[in-house]
Amino acid sequence: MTAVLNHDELRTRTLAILDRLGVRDPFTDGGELISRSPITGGELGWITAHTPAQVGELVERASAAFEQWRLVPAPVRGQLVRELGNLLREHKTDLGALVSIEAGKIISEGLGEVQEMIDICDLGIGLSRQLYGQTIATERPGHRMMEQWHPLGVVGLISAFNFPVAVWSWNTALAVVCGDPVIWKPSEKTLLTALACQALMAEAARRVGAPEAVSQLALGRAEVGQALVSDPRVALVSATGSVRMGKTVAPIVAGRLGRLLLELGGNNAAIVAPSAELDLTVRGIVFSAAGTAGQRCTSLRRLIVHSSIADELVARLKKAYASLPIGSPLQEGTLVGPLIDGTAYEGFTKALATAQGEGGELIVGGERVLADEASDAFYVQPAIVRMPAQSDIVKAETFAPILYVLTYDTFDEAIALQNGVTQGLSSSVFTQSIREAEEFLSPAGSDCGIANVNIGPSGAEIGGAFGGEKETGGGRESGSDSWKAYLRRSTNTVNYSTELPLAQGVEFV
Ligand code: UN1
Repeated sequence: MTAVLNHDELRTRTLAILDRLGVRDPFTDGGELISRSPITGGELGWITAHTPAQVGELVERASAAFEQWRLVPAPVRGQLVRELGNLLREHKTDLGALVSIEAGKIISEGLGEVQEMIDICDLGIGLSRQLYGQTIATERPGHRMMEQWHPLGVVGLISAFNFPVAVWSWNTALAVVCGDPVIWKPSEKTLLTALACQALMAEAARRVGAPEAVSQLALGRAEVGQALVSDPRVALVSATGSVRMGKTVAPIVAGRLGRLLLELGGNNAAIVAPSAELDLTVRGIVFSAAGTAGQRCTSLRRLIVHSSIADELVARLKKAYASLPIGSPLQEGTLVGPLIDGTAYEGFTKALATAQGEGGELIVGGERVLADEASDAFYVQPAIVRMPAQSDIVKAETFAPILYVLTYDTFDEAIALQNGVTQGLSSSVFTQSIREAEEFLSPAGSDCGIANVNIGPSGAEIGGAFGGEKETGGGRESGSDSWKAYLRRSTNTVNYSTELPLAQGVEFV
């Protein structure tokens, strides 16, 4: 276990980082929103929230910016993302450290998150020259049919604390290249990283002469989110967070027939077959389940192991878990940082108690650590619980480092367990059998948006489409053709003949 930094030192360091990132005086005495670091649990300062009426003004400004920005050629819009990427490269160390301070991620994961931002900027630059439609054969002589993809409008973005900057960049890099201004409501738990991203984006906009309102922040609690998603001028609502949040937001947007992109909870599993290469499997499992203190939406939560190797695998995992360095994420060598707050800790302990009530056997972990040193912070020993069946608690997403272990005898049974939950984000199989691997990836296999072989369910790179099915919400962000979510399709038929032939042979003279 590693020492936790003194809170005053942490606050001073935070202010210096913010200053270098271009955020001056972030704190006001009368602010409604509290900014804390999960490293110490201590308060960093108070920040002013927007009112719902002010959200209306932000939308007004974004709509005006849209009128202008949609007419700028896409490859020119791409220059904005190029500048943002350059600034991110320049400030990677500081922004990465701020992610660690505010979300509790270890240094390499904080930096990794900023790298993910840089990667999506690179993708956005390329895409800015590749927003293509198709030309489609028409049945009418002297005609041409084609489709164009046009800017959609204002994007309202809601993001969670656990990827406080990457999720913003996945959406923003593509939205602005597509011609859409973004209004971002970050999690109330990660306001400083949001202010920093906004400062960098404002600087990038200044450098390329883009309208200031291509990127704006809406800070506040649920009523601010509510004002943003209810506004009919917001063409697309892209929301990342819990299923509960999605179920609140979706009916509001659907009620006004707005467009939605949802990336909600996951309850990600790994199947471990008898042929699995166990050294690699153990490493994959520990990173996915205990890494980021179990607070990724792709974190591994369910292990479905063949009964012939379950005892050996569990014994190896127990050993690996027992030696995990837990502590300040700013300290080199730490692998597990804190939970975000006391509510998350409560969820962790309650889920463990429920699991034991449902017949689970606690194999390792579950204790709070470092409470003497940092009584307001919540560091825990990641837990493994062996379960007799896929009971209710296993089917729920608890946003904390708990790995439930289930066993199977036939591969069909393993797939049924993997698919037997309401969430459908990410999944994986560890096997050396081509037949099992392909079956897992087939239409009869994993029902998730992400299905991996011989790597865990977390840690996706940005080139692929990111998102999932069922209660995960069906949206796709970042790579592949996810860009289409930020555009509207226009189908065009052009008659270059002197006749007017009608489709389907209709005569009308
Ligand atoms: C999230 O937890 O909301 O695949 C996103 C991953 C990361 C993104 C996670 N690239 O784990």
